[in-house]
Amino acid sequence: MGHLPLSSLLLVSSLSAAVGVLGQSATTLPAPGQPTRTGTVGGFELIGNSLVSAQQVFLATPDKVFFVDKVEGNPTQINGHPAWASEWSLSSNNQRPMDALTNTFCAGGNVLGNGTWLNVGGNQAITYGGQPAASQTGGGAYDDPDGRQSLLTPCDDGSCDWTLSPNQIDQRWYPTVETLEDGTAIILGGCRNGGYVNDASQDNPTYEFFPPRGDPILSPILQNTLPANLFPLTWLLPSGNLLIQSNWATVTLDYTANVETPLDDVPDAVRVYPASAGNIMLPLTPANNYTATILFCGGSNVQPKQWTQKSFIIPTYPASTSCVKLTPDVSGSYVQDDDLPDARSMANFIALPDGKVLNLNGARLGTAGYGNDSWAIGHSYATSPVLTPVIYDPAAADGSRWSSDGLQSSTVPRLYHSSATLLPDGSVLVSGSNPNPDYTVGPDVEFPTEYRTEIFYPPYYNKRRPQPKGILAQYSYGGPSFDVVLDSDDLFGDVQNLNKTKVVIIRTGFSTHAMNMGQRYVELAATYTGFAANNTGVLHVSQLPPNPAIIAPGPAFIFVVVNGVPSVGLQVMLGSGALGKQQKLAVADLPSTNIVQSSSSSADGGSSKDTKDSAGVMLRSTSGWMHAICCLLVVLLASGLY
Ligand SMILES: [Cu+2]
Repeated sequence: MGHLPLSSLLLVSSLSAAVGVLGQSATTLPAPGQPTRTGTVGGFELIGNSLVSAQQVFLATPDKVFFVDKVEGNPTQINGHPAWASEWSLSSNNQRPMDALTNTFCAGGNVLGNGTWLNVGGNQAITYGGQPAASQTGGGAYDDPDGRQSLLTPCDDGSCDWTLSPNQIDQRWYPTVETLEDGTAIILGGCRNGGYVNDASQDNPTYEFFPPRGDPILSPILQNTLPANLFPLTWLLPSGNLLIQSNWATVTLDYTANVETPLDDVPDAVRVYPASAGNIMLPLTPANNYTATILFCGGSNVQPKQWTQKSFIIPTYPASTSCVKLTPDVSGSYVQDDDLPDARSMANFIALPDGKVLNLNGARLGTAGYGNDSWAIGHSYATSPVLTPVIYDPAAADGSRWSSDGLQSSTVPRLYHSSATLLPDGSVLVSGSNPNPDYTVGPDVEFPTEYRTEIFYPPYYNKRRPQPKGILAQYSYGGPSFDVVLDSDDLFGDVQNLNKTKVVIIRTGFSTHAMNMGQRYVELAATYTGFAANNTGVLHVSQLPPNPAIIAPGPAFIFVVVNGVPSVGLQVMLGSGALGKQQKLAVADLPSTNIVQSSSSSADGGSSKDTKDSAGVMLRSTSGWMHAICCLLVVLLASGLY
């Protein structure tokens, strides 16, 4: 479809004006178009070689994915030393090296409520082969100051770079970062000097905030779960508590009162690094009343003493197939879920816009980590890569939630230090893997430093995408509803598809170490008015639920999904766009769902009686006259001009 004719632009203006009368003067975004690529549906496509290895990856603007590596001898140079960060433009497929300033080796990250990306923790300054550098303030082979404080305010024009935060945090290697209700971040756990697992001599069993709120606070769960307490799996829950899963233990943390409440131990397997299970909060929806359930799949059944025993020959140790889930605001007990088809350590879970969850990357044998051990595969502590993705459907019946139907295998092993992120067009970027202490490639290296970058195309990818009109640029917590217009093409020519339409907001998260920190999927409440005569419709959509613990403020992507086919996602701002307490507004009632059966006043010649009838139906809805006028304009817009 080409650009809109002038007449329809005028109608868009009329529509906006009508919406404005309803109290929605908020800015709307141009309708998304179609993906620029055609994909190999269910399969992978190599799109190029990254400049640095994708230990950490995140989508920060509609066009830019940012890569962060550890300090190592990547051939790409910046400012006279090897680069360990880069930017990838999705539209041009061009890349540029960036100067990450600090050693981001095994750092954590997340996005703040103002859109700034935080990268904290990581290693101290090093020189070749990962050996400690003489200076912690720069100079040497890599000119890499101690890594605790990089900030990126992303941009889409290629001009931005990493900066140093004025606020240095405590020394943390392998910390977890979660964004809170006010758009600030909590930073949890880690060790001071690194290693495969933690130990008491270097443990940092505390949490702190960014920006700082005082000294770090001791956390009993982190203190009591050595040695596998690195990268503690952490989610802000709708209750406002945090779920923390570390080694075999689980708690909820009230971080305002510093009180931890123990829940059951996780069954079957250790889920945190280095066992590195796939983990994700399942979609929060009106149907589940925005109740959070967290899914953990895979990992390794390793007892605390076993990690450091000489007899623990890591790459021979089978990963787990166990999947369990927990609904911590309701129950402290885990529930068994369908087993993974393949055992996996180091799998990434990616929330797809259609509400399903993609599981990819990882290995059947061994765990995360690497070292100079005689039994290591090169340096890798894992082998037997799992190359076939598998998709989990939370809505499917017990025993049938996993499927690889129609999915093809990748050709690239993705072991330790690989990552993945959803892209705006609903595909998934997959990159990284480097179970080596430094840049290591060559014909004899089984698991080299991996630059090959792929796109995975989910089953919906090549279908014609909905092009919804009326998507807002910014969302409040509660407040007035807004209308989204879908034409006949958007509804695949069937007004009944409105019944299978949803509006979802996804935070794609900061991907590293088999976690996507901050990844979240929230479906907005919605009703609709459909017009059977021309198979068009208007969605009446609520703002965010009036609780920023359901989804923290900051940038996210919005998708309109019709019968399992998502629109191209548009980047939007959740909340105020600034750090601080978010306003919670009263939630406006939505008009009743209704399909107008008669031909109404559309351009295909509905009678005046029909118009009156359909208007009458609309007038009985809660929004009254203005709503009717709005829908009328919408009908004109959707039916006559395409
Ligand atoms: Cu690491």
